[in-house]
Amino acid sequence: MRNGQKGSEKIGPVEDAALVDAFEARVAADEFIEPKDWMPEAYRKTLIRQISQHAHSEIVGMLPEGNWITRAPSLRRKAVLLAKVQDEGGHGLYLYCAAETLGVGRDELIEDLHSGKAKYSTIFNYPTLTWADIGAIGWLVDGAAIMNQVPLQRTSYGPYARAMIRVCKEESFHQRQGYEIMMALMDGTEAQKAMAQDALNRWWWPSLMMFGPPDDNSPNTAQSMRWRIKRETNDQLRQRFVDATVPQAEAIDLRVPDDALAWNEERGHYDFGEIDWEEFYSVIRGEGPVARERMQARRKAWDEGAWVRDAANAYAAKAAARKEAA
Ligand code: BYC
Repeated sequence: MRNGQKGSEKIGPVEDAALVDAFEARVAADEFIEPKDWMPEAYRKTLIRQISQHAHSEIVGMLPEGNWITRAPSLRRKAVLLAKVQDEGGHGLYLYCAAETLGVGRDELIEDLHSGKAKYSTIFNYPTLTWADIGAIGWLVDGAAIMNQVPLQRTSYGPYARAMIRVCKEESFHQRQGYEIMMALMDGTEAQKAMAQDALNRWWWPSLMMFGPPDDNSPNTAQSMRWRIKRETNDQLRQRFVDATVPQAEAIDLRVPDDALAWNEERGHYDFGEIDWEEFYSVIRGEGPVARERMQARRKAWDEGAWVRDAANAYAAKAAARKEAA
């Protein structure tokens, strides 16, 4: 017997060495781990942490855009935005279900979100001030989400990987609808162009922060890469996002707000400026510009939805009693 955890992970339960070895061999062979398979406790905990934070991000992420549904500038824009925000709710549901396969209850996860114990993406703690913010979120935030989630389609836990396949298809539509809003604005009046540029100025740096801390300051990356939960590091994905997004900005005459941004011929990548990590950590601590409003809105939705949960439970109990009586 030996401790099944490695690297920087905390000391956990003593696990059977043969089981640990067999598990690691399966992961190394790129096999999916399924809910009923044996897994080290620390692997299970890491997955619950990441998948539930991902789920929370999806549902908190409905709020900044939901704020603009009633103010979308046309019926078409309203219908598209409504569908997009509903998609995000669906992503949250698939992800909570995937987390539940690891033996944790949804109520417990939601409780952790509401109490501030569980994290959700920093990006959703910034306000949506103008219609152009809806374009910037689709283009940049969903664009960053795709960069991060495409590799997660090959994450080692089966239910998470499968959830990501559908999520990525939808995110790719979201990214395009956002970019199309930006294109329309950049084809418009001077005021519309200025609105689009202002949105890019405010959303660019927070979007780069979405990928998480730099690799040399990311406590979870090494172990998650070994377990193939993460398939690429935070910095690798951030670089790929910059490389893909800068030409998109240039194509519609938007200026990325970074004086240090320059193509590096030797590296074959864009060099970019220093991210304000102080801001990132302060948002993680719950000090983001609209952090308080976001949690208030989530708690209110939870409280006001209690009757729906009660009705669903009562119906399930009745159906079970009928089945038993039959
Ligand atoms: N915000 O060791 P690290 C969407 C935390 S929603 C907040 O690198 P890890 C959308 C991190 O959790 C997309 N916290 O961690 C929805 C860790 O704290 P704990 C959301 C962050 O897990 C609606 C600590 O910092 N996507 O697309 O290896 C509308 C150290 O970090 C953040 C996902 O959730 C952050 N940005 O890597 C529109 C993707 N970054 O837990 C769009 C799935 C880091 O140790 N998640 N932290 O207390 C992942 O891929 C990884 O969890 C991360 C972080 C890359 C985010």
